[in-house]
Amino acid sequence: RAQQGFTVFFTGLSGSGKSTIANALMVKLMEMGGRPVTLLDGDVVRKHLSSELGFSKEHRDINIRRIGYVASEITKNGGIAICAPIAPYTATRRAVREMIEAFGAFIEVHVATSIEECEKRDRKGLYKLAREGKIKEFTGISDPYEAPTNAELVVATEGTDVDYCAQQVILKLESMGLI
Ligand code: GGZ
Repeated sequence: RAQQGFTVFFTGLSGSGKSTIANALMVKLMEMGGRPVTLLDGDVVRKHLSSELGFSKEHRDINIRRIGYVASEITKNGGIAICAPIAPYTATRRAVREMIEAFGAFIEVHVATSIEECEKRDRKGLYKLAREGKIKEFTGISDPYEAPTNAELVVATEGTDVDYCAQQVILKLESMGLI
């Protein structure tokens, strides 16, 4: 019998490590073989699917709903979708969860790197620009991030490596009978 599809939905601040963990997870799932894996990363989606959108609440919500729709189609067809946007709003994440749970499993993973740590790392220099007011509505600095309280998994990146974080997701998926 074909296994049911599922979506792993990462949420967290800019620079929290979502993309890196999502990529490591994708590699692990692909190595297991047999099932197509689609990664819907935040910046890739913004380039190809949401290029006209900015960062107002309204535009972020449209962006997240588009990601949710694509992930729900993949899930419906028995595939694996991995999403990695910031997704700062609880209600929008819940709407996406409902969309996907109609067809398969939804695993929300909070990449819980603190704002202090993200700003300290500042890999792309965006936090500095946000502090200087050169980027408006920047999540965690001048725009909200509503941390999840109902995530299936919370991963801490401070003092742990990427591979360990991805492995925790794999273990969760195994315990849920999804892989
Ligand atoms: C947050 C922003 C902003 C603002 C540009 N706020 O670290 P990055 O660069 O590569 O990831 C961030 C990305 C966020 O896009 P998402 O589609 O994931 O956001 S949302 O889920 O809220 O729709 C960051 C960059 O875009 N970026 N301006 N103002 N992040």
